[in-house]
Amino acid sequence: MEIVVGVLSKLLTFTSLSSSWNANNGGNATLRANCLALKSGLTLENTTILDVSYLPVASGISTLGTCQSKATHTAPLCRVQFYTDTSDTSRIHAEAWLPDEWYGRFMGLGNRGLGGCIAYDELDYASSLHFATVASNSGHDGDSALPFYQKPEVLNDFSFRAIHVEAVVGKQIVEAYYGRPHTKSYYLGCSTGGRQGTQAALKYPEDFDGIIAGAPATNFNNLIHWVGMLSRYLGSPNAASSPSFIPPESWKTIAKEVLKQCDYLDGVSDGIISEPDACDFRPEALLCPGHGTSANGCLTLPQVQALRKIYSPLYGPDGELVYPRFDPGAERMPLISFSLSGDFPPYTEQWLKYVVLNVTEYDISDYGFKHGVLSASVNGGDISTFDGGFSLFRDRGGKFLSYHGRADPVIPSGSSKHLYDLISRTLSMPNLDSFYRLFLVPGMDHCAGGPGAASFGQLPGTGSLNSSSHNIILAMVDWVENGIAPDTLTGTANDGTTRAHCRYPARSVWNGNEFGCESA
Ligand SMILES: *[C@@H]1O[C@H](CO)[C@@H](O)[C@H](O)[C@H]1NC(C)=O
Ligand SMILES: *[C@@H]1O[C@H](CO)[C@@H](O)[C@H](O)[C@H]1NC(C)=O
Ligand SMILES: *[C@@H]1O[C@H](CO)[C@@H](O)[C@H](O)[C@H]1NC(C)=O
Ligand SMILES: [Ca+2]
Repeated sequence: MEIVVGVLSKLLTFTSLSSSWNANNGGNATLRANCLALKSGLTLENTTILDVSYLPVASGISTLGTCQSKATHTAPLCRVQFYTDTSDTSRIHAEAWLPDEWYGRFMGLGNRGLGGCIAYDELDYASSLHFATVASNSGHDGDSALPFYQKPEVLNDFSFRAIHVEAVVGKQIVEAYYGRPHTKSYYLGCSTGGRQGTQAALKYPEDFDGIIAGAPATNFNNLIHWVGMLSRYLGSPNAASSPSFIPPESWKTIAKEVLKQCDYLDGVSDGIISEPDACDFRPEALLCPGHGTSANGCLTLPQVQALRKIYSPLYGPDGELVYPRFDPGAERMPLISFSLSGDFPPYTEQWLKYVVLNVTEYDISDYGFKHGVLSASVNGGDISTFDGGFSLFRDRGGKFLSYHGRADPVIPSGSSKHLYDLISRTLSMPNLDSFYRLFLVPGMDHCAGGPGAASFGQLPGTGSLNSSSHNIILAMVDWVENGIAPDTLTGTANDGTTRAHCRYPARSVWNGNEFGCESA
């Protein structure tokens, strides 16, 4: 695959960064001059500088692209907007936010869903933590797979290349601006961003010293197939008239029954199922008397049968695990509509049409097993990201921190265990503690939220900014720069209580007083 090696063909001369504050100009006069000089003075291969602005006080800013027209920044910074061509038929649109108060660290950011939107709130967050931060649109605008239709290079950007290019070009912009290279490089992303971070470790192990990958959408083809199958169990594409359809009110009843059967398994009835894999949920408990029509919250036989499938892993014809099951406890999360509304999921439909079948119209009413097999075999853009080949990343000293909510209705936490186990087997390491740590977070929704202790600095507005035990970014810095690996990760719940999350395969156990971690 091609590698973008941008070159600083024209180096600027910078004066010292420690120059005087100039109130008339607003901000630091030297930084302002150096920032504005990037507009015409910075020439990077395949890259067009669109605009450069020096922003000395927190403000609202306007943005390009179709996702959002406005954003805000908090830290005083130099903002660089640019395009980089990644092939003859693809380009990324990206921004570098370069804070006045820089601690020498670089950070690349990922995307969400089907990509296409620059993560402005995360640019703000990481630049406020003094990282020189770069984010891109992953090669297309908007949350849709249509841009991939007959555009394999655009798909490659989304799958793996955009993050590499933003790292390579971003680091050069950082050096040009500050007059010295970054010291360490980091990556932060969740969901699709978690998958992109995983691809970075697999395909470009030199790009980042520390990668934080939350709820990663790894095993992507199977994930997209699994969520399609869930909707079929519920009767899509005509779910509302299907006997197996489960309406939103019934999900509330089911959620209560799941808690009734499984909350206490961890020793505490607190509305959180610490170990959903220990929950052998029996939907039969909700079966209507005489299996009759649904009334008073009871369920019909077809509904109970659908639930059995939803709470079971998806296996292939040879008995291999295609995708883990829906986590019991995740059905009460707001994002349940993503996977269990009964509507055929738009991501799955778009992926099938535009990437797998290469058509613009397709009737999904026969969607089934064969489509999953085809999607996995096409593996467009090498999107799968289910590969244990982490040895290059490990051997160059890279550190990987992953986290996953155990009540995630979008991407089940079993997916992260599945990947961990694959890496462990591939590298013949019984645990990956030396370079890869996966923290499972009981009661957390997709990437954040939920009743659990779900705030640990993974996203803007999620908790402490000054403690490495309570902030996953600072924990990663401590690991990369001081060799101090996080033993546990402490999250804070909405009510202010905290809980130490355990790294897989250790288990979270109640000792009668509090939860602790017990080695597997
Ligand atoms: C710049 O783009 C061209 C055309 O896509 C590509 O062939 C070349 O490798 C790129 N240059 C670098 C340094 O990546
Ligand atoms: C769709 O296009 C991709 C990429 O060119 C190709 O790998 C795949 O086989 C095509 N799908 C079908 C069903 O032909
Ligand atoms: C972090 O900041 C908060 C409030 O600003 C403070 O109460 C707390 O003691 C600080 N913690 C550490 C570890 O410095
Ligand atoms: Ca519990």
